Amino acid sequence: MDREEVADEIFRKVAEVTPHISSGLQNRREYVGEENPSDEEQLEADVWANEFFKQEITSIDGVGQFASEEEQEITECGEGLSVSIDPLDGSSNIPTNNLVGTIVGMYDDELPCSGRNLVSAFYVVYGPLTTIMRVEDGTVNEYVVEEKSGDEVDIVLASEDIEMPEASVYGFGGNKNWTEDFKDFEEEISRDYKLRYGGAFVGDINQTIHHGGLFAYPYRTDAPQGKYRLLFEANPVAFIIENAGGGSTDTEQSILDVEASRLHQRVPFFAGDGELVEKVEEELEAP
Ligand code: FBP
Repeated sequence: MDREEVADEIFRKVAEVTPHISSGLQNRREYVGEENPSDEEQLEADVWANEFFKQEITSIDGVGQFASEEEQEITECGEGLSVSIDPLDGSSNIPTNNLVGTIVGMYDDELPCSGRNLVSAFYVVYGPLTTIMRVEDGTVNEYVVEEKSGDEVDIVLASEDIEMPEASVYGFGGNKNWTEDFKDFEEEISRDYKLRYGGAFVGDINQTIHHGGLFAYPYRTDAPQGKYRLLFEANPVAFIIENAGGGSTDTEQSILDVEASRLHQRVPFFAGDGELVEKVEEELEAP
């Protein structure tokens, strides 16, 4: 298979198991007393979802590397695309029954590498519907996963060639430790846009892409590089936003141009409306 066919196979395999992941969350809401490579407490669901996706993805011909936010090291599994995954983004939202998701990046180079090597990317949102936002041939399409009898699913194209509309919402994470310049920036933005912040990256960026606006998890006084992992969260989502007509930045450059030196490195993350991203680069400077 060529790399586009491998990317299609990865998308299909993940989509087919989403009903199993979604239904499996209900009995795995406890913390397991372990931490992931980013020193974050792991829910049983984090560990379980990671193992499930790992088995599915590493068995695909044309996948050369499997790297997970939940695992310290890369799994070498042949030749081909390098797959990054955040198996359960926003897992701290599970105990409160809020949105969670899965973020997948497919790189045409060995990890760690720049986001410019992304061949495709998608994120799943487990909500009232299970939806998948995906880059295909430079356009962004949204699918709904519909369960059928047995383990069968229909993957239904819901919106094609999505372009972000005029900005109307914003959402900024990490507010307990914002710097003074970022507090001033947020105060200015809050005057013109509606606040939408749900505590799960996939749910919040999904609002940004549908309603138009700006989403950020910025640098913090206690975390100069912010919270999001470049390879597992920031690159795949920035790739999707930029292919939907938006922009992304770490305050200096597109997220996709940030040099990747460590597998679990973090990056300050801003993405959404192109003019608002330019405003970030003009007014803010990461430490
Ligand atoms: P993980 O749950 O995959 O570690 O993701 C981190 C995350 O939950 C994001 O989904 C979300 O945007 C952010 O952390 C929320 O952070 P905070 O609790 O500091 O607002």
